[in-house]
Amino acid sequence: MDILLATTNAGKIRDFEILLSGFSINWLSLKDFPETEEVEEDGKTFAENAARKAIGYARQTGILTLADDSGLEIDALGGEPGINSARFSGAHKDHSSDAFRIDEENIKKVLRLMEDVPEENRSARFVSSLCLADSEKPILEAEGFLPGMILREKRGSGGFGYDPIFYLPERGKSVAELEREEKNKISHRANAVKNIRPMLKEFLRR
Ligand code: ITT
Repeated sequence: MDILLATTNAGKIRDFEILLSGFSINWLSLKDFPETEEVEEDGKTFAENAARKAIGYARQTGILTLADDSGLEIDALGGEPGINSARFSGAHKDHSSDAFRIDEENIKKVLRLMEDVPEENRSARFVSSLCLADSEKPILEAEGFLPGMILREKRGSGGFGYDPIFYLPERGKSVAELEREEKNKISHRANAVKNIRPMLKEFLRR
């Protein structure tokens, strides 16, 4: 069966290469559909935005679509950047924009807002919401989380997005200091895939 993995984020694609191996699915990417237009993310939750993206791309391509909406929730900032994680600094993301520069601007904004926040109040979590949809409606949905702390400066050069400032106390490392395989055993996206895996296997048997 063909399923389109609909994301414009190269970091997510690299994570999914590891996470989605082992399914008997022919994964397609947006590179296979260069004429698609980016779907607007105007929902109020990660789950709503994942469903919008999955349905939006399924409608444009006629292919079953899996989408991920994800981000960082920081307790001291009342859950921000949350669903606005990709555009937190205000830099606009489009197909031609420099993702690395936008990640840098987003990190700078978080570090600035967290400057005076003491150690004990720096808790945060990554969230990943997955949705498999056809052109009409969501078919399968799942979520995954990764708890951690916000660092005072960047550490490590792996991963993408907010990984360099997201610290895992029990490992003594930022997510950007983890090996790619290690991140993909414990991440919010790995946990979301673990949750959707049995449903997807069942769906493929039908
Ligand atoms: P698509 O919508 O095309 O998938 P996007 O980058 O716009 O790409 P989101 O709207 O879901 O994706 O925004 C997710 C943002 O949250 C992303 O830009 C990262 O900054 C951050 N993020 C998500 N997963 C992350 C991870 O594993 N590590 C670090 N940051 C992550």
